Amino acid sequence: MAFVLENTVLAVLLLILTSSVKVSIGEVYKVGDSAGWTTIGNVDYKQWSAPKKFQIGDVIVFEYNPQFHNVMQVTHAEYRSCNASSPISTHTTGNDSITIDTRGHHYFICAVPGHCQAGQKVDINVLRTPSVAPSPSASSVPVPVPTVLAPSPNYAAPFSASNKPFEKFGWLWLVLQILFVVY
Ligand SMILES: [Cu+2]
Repeated sequence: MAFVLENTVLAVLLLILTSSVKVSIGEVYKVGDSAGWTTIGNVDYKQWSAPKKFQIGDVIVFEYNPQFHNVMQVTHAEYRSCNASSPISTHTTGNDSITIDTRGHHYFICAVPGHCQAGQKVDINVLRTPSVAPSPSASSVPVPVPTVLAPSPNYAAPFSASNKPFEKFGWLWLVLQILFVVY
């Protein structure tokens, strides 16, 4: 009985631990939002990209009419001078999804004459020092403790008398409490 209970407790612990490790799935960004990739309407792509916190794995979508536009990834110098003579990569489908897999700047321009000069250029900057996002699941971890200990008033009493040690020792405290209950 105790053995089964122990396994169950370990399984629950493992589940909690693994669920707190967040698998990051890339965001999808459509360049220019509803306007898309265009020269119409003077979309400010600098303003579009500036507030965004691009991460590795994000997908950048260029949506446009392929009869009038295209997408070329270029170097910083080529981005600045709107030079599309030797692009890093070329995209022409009108619905191009580009997955960002490196940090730093990714420069894209439209190579149709005059378009880049008119502002059809965008800089996707993946910060080299990504901000560590606070994990919301971490704060929810202590929640299961009272339910585990609740059926036994003998153990619940000293626990409720001092919540401080749990905060201090975190997981170690939780594991000790559970082991104490099991044996
Ligand atoms: Cu264009």
